[in-house]
Amino acid sequence: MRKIVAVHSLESRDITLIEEAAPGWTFIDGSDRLAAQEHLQDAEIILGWNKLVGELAVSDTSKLKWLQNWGAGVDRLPLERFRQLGISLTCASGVHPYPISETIFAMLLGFTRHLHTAIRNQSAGNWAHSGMMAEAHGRTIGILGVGAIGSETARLAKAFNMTVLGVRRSGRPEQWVDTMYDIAGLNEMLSNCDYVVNCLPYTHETEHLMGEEQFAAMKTTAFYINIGRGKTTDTGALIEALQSGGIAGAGLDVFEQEPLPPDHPLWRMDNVIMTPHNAGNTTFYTERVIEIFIQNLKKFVQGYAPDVSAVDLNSEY
Ligand code: OXD
Repeated sequence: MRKIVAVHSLESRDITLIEEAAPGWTFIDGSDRLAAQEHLQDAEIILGWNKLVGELAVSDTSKLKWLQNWGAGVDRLPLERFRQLGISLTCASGVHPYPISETIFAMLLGFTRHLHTAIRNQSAGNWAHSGMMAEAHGRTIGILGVGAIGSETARLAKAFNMTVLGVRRSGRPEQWVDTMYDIAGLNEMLSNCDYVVNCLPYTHETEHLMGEEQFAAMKTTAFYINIGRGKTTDTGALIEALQSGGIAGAGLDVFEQEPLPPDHPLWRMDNVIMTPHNAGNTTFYTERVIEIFIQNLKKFVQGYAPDVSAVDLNSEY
């Protein structure tokens, strides 16, 4: 019996789609830990990731051939083991461009039009103007990591007539990005931006890519938005830049430590807007993951590699 185990709970219409795409295979609902435990070792395909999958399905004796991750980031998965065991890995990249770019613009516009201050004043019942407000129109945005989310952000930025700069490993140009830099050009790009948006995955190359030197390169009036991964940013250097006026503010969805501890200084900073790593949250999430999974599943059952949103185990994203 060839098994597909999903460790997320699915609607019956999604299960039907899976069963239709893989005739002869057995679908197991592994959203319940006990049910999953019994089947993970001999599942060839797994949809989703959790600690139990790591313990039971990624081992020398398990049968796993392909894992479809529920999220876009794969930094919590043991990628070296996947490589050693020859397990294919696909992710949910493609699910997030709309919700995350909307969160990016919510933060960007919130800072520009002082909504963070207005909301604090509203809670305090305080009718107060908060000084002159800037405009996003015609300003410069720099995007670190121009993948699916970064490109959508660049496209939206053009509606505000912004100059769009980007940094990507290859330095390859991209539609909607006026100037693309490679990593060596990072500090130069940062010095030109009114808004810096970090969309980077966490890999051994991106760890603390944004540190003291990078915040020092930014304009004192610029805002930093991180919706990529917390560990790409040196939090100490970020806090120092925020407290010393080195940068104007930060919109943060991701943190080096999650959940953020209650005594963390970021909670109490007026020039910070935070969301609890939920920028990718959308009512369309499951539907979009299932769409990617079904396309891959149809290929896999015919003997082809699942290649939609495939993870390059060497690049780690
Ligand atoms: C993801 C995320 O990895 O939302 O999917 O952070």
